[in-house]
Formats: sequence, structure tokens, C-alpha cells
Amino acid sequence: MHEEQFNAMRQSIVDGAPESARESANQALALGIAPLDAINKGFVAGLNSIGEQFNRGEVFLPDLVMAGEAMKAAVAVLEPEMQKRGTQREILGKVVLGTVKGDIHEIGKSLVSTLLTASGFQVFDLGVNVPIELFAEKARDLQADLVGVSALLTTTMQGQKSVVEALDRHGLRPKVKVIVGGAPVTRDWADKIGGDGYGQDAMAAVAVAKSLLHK
Ligand code: B1M
Repeated sequence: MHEEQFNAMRQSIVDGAPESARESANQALALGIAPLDAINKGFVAGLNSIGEQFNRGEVFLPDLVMAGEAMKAAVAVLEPEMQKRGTQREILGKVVLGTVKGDIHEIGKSLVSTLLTASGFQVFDLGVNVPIELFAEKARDLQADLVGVSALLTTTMQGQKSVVEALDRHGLRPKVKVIVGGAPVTRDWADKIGGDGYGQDAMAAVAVAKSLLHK
């Protein structure tokens, strides 16, 4: 049922078309499709598809950026509707996320944010070039379950270690789990700096976040 609509949702993401995504999200609501189904069976499927095409070298960075923008447009329509209908997804956990100080690469971090949000996490995205202490302060103030630190430069990876140390100083470890990611980051690095998890890509980040929080 509604296969045609789910296909349109998937396609709007693959096409990186925010206007179509917004339209198919509104159409889904008008047809009585549950917002969560629209996210999971439609839009996230599109993100997964474009991610796989990117890995195969069939699409390029701008396509990913536009897919992310389209996803944000769809979620912007569906999230308030979920709240209004009282069908808010169970919050799987609170995540404080950012790209570390000195680093302004935002695309991968934003994809991680989008997928975590679409999967049911409440994400507090601090943006890019985030001071080390701010990760810890926000984790404390928001009573976060998880802190995610992105780094795209070999020079800024060290900041991920500093975030783990700052959480330690604030007495927040091991209650607050830490996941790290970004192109130069490896599982070995995550282990070395005392992180709890490593996500090779945004989908892996969601899987790791769920497993760390036993969801
Ligand atoms: Co820059 N840059 N860049 N750059 N840039 C890289 C990273 C680089 C590898 C390019 C190269 O030389 N081949 C290189 C880093 C070398 C290194 O240190 N190893 C580099 C450099 C050197 C620089 C500058 C220093 C260039 C200069 O000015 N001389 C400069 C640094 C600026 C700074 O941050 N202080 C710089 C600037 C920029 C732009 C601003 C122009 C732009 C960013 C625009 C933006 O984000 N709004 C940019 C871009 C676009 C890139 C490349 C081309 C693409 C990065 C990207 O968005 N990838 C990149 C080369 C490359 O990666 N091929 C490069 C797509 C994105 C979906 O992937 O970010 O890896 P990624 O995220 C993935 C995973 O890594 C993972 O999931 C994501 C989705 O699957 N992931 C996580 C990411 N964060 C995660 C967190 C998690 C879990 C998983 O948990 C918390």
C-alpha cells in the first residue's frame, strides 16, 4: 500500500530536490501515511540509496549535499506533525554532536545528524568548529546520553581525544558515551583515545549509537 508515494519520497531524496521532498511529505500526511512510516520507508530509504551510489562512485559530493537538504525539508514537515498528533517517536537517546574546533567540514556531520534524527535520536547539533569545553558543557546541561565528535582533518582528530578528556574532567564518563567519525578517523583511533564507538559512515554511526544505548 502507498508504494507509489514511498517511491516518490525515495526519489525526491535521490534527486536532491527539497521542494519535491516537502511536497511528498505533505502528500503523505494528506493520505494518512504515518509520519514515521514516511521517514523510514520513504525518505531514509532514499538517503540509503544515494549513500550507496556515492560509495560506488556513481554520484558526487554535491548530490549528497542536496540529498541532505531534501531530507531536512521532509523532516521539517513531518516532525511538527508527529508532535501535533502525539505520535512522537520514542526518543532513543539525546545526542550532542559537532565538528571539532579548528574544523569547518560540516557535510558528513550533518548527514550523521539527519540519520540519527530520522532514526529517533534527539540531536543537539552544535555545528562546526565547536570548542572542546562546549561539548562537555552541553552534554552536562542537556543530560546527553551520547556525544558525537566529527573530524575531517588529521590535525583536528586530536580534538576528539580532548573531548573525551573534557568529559572525564566534568565527571561525565562513563555515563556519557562517545562516538567519533570522519574521513581520517579509524576504529583503532577511537580505541586509542578511549572513545566508545566509531562510525565509518552515517549509517554505521546510527547502528553504533543504538548498540551503545542498547536500543
Ligand atoms: Co576539506 N579537506 N579542507 N574542505 N575537504 C578534506 C577533508 C581533504 C581530505 C581533501 C584532500 O586533501 N584530499 C583534506 C584533509 C587532509 C587531512 O588532513 N587528512 C582537506 C583539507 C586539507 C582542507 C583544508 C585544510 C584546505 C585548505 O584550506 N588548504 C580546509 C580546512 C578548513 C578547516 O576545516 N579548517 C578545507 C576546507 C574545505 C571546504 C570548506 C572547502 C569544504 C567543506 C565544506 C563544508 O563542509 N561545508 C571541504 C571539502 C568539501 C572537503 C572534501 C572534498 C569533502 C568532505 C566531505 O564533505 N565529504 C574532503 C575530501 C574527501 O573527503 N574526499 C576534504 C563527504 C562527506 C559525506 O563525507 O565528511 O567523510 P565525510 O563524512 C562521512 C564519514 O566520514 C562519516 O559519516 C559521513 C557520512 O557518511 N562521519 C562520521 C563523519 N563524521 C562523523 C561522525 C560520526 C560518525 C561518522 O560520529 C560522531
